Amino acid sequence: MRTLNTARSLAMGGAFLLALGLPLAVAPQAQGVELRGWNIHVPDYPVSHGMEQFIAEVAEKTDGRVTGEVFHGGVLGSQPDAIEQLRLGAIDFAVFSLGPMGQAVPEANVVSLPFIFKGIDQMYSLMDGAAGDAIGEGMLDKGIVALAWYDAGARSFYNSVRPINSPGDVEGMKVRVMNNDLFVGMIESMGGNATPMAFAEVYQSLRTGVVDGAENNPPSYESTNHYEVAKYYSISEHLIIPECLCMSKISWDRLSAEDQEIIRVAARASAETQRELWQARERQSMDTVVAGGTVVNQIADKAPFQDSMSAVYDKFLEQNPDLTDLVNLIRLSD
Ligand code: BDP
Repeated sequence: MRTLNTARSLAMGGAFLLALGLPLAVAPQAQGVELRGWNIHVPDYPVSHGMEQFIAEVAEKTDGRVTGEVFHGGVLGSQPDAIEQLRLGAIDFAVFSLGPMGQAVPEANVVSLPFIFKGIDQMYSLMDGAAGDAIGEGMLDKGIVALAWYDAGARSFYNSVRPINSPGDVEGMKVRVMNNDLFVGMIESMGGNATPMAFAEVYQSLRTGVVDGAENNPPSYESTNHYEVAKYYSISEHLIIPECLCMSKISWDRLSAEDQEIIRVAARASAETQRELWQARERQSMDTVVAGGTVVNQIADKAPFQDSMSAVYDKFLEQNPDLTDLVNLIRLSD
């Protein structure tokens, strides 16, 4: 199969030699390496274009020593599974939301605290600086090399029942969340019932009433057609969760220092493209959903939502006292 890269087959051969008690002498990157990339999104999506640019630039700049293929649309599995696959080296690179990443990497959870960032620009500068470095270190400890941060805008609530204007409007609602206990706490603190669920299952669940609503940024709400089955989109912008273009440490360690540097540079360049595409796609997606019948409301007063999240913060800091500094680094910056 095309996806089984040379390095991986060498490693498997190595395991075989070891099993036979024979010496193992596999030179890193002896031949071309083909990387397998995981992506949850459809091919025409800012993340997908960023990943395609990344792997094309890597192939070009390494003169074909490192090539790869991106598997779009979540065909390689759900995000929580793919994070584990990447840590094991079965998937070489991916763009993950830091939302589900928090279950494996506690530092990543800091950006899943509701309303922690004041806006997208602040998120960019913190992620490209000290906060991103701290989260990247936490990821590295878990076998994930963070290469660059992608934008995923701000997430808002949508549902098939009514516009949301206050936390009380969420009461009794069944709301799908990404796989992370923090998001369960977030919905429960407003009196809703949270259902962690894979992204791919949300459309059917909304359609059949298994859940009443979910929350996401406009491009995901649009590209998944959720707007067809949940027509109230209420702009709460309660979560600004960046995404990570990252690589398996197992795959990374097989590459030469020169190719690792090429990969880092290509990753950052792809993030610049992705961030630009993101801004345009957000506007385009809002136009599409409104034309498709979505009823959009701007939540005038977000303070009651922010206030209702204090229990989420208290619990998080109680369970992760060592992350207090990182939380404060973000909360106290402008
Ligand atoms: C999208 C993210 C994607 C998540 C998805 C979700 O880009 O990584 O899997 O939300 O809600 O915005 O699961």
